[in-house]
Amino acid sequence: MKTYSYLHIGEKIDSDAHVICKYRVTTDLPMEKAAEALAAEQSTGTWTGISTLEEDIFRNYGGKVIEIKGDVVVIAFPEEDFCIENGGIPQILSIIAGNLFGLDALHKIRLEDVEFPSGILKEYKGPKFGADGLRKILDRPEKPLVGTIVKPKIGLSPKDTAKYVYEAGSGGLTNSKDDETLVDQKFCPIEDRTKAVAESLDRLKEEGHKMVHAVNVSTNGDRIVQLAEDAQSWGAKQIMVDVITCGFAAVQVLAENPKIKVPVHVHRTMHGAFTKDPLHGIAMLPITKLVKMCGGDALHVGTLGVGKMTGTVEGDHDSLAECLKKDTRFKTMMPVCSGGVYPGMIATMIKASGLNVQIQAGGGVAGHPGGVRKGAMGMCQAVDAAFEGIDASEYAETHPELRTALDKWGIK
Ligand code: CAP
Ligand code: MG
Repeated sequence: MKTYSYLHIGEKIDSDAHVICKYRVTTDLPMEKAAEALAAEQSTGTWTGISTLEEDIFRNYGGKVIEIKGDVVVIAFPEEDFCIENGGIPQILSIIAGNLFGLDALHKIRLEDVEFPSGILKEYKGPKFGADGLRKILDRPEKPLVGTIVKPKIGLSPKDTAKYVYEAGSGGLTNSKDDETLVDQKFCPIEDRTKAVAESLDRLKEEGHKMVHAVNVSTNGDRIVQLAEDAQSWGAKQIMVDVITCGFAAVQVLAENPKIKVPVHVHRTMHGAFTKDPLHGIAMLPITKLVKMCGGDALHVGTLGVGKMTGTVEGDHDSLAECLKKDTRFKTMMPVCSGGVYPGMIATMIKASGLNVQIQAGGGVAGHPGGVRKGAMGMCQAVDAAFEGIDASEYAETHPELRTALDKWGIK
């Protein structure tokens, strides 16, 4: 039985005919052996030599280890290994992020990055609205978008949700959204909630303020498109989907459906299960690339090290930069900074993120001692101060809502 080597280090490969993945590997094996095991398992091999592996199968479809630097291994998978129409992102993930995580010989392994050839990218449409589209809808060309997540996450009635949204908009917020755990519970049916919130948004519009609210339509695969269409017919101006729990295909099916004419806000609840360990799992960068291909218009990227969720300036920045990366193929996505955000950290966050972001605060709005409207005002004032380059404490001298927020939560 012929044995084959998956090592192709130093060889020239056509990068536009391969999917190129960067992995960080922790193993007791020599790195070359580990890399070969990885390339074999994810392409034409298994744990032993097999009589059915003909030379041409190996040559055409075998993964190639093209670089090893320290604990970082680069593998190029031939484009022919992938079937986009009847396979799509689920099949892509089964290769680039499949069995490899369970291989016993690799103690830890993390997919750090992936590059797709144009032949695969052209099968994807990318965002319909993207960052610029959202800004256009909201008529807010430059300043960061400022939003809230209706809190408490669950429990409010449709009427109280709508009241929260109205108060938040009256305080100046441009965005609000359902929380990830709210869909259609008995205490807050999605139809009643969406209709009530739409009335609040219409009222705000009549008063001269533009705002959108993302309705969470995360549900089973056989229901999601209908639920999104229904939400739209009930007045939703944006829909939200959890990409990790529903899957990339759910984002794609919503974004590519011509009947759905509103932007898709992409939440990432559960991502911490595989993004948190710096040596194991999947980094946000590949997730961001896939969400963009699938057509997400806005994606949570973290708070660049300042909020309540784990994250670093560097790691979150990779995802943020990818959202905003300009290329001729796809529109840019709006990066969403959320999770434990309050006014006193806005300046630090914006310094790291830049102005092209959507900043969101749930507790940082609803926890304001003056209530939701003043909480929203405090957030907007913090963003205005950062936008104008004025220190938050100085701005607070003439903006009492910001003053109260700084007194309660401090400056970070
Ligand atoms: C924020 C949030 C978001 C997190 C998710 C929450 O609320 O609604 O789901 O931002 O994190 O429930 O925690 P607060 P990430 O503003 O009250 O913290 O964006 O990192 O995925
Ligand atoms: Mg949430």
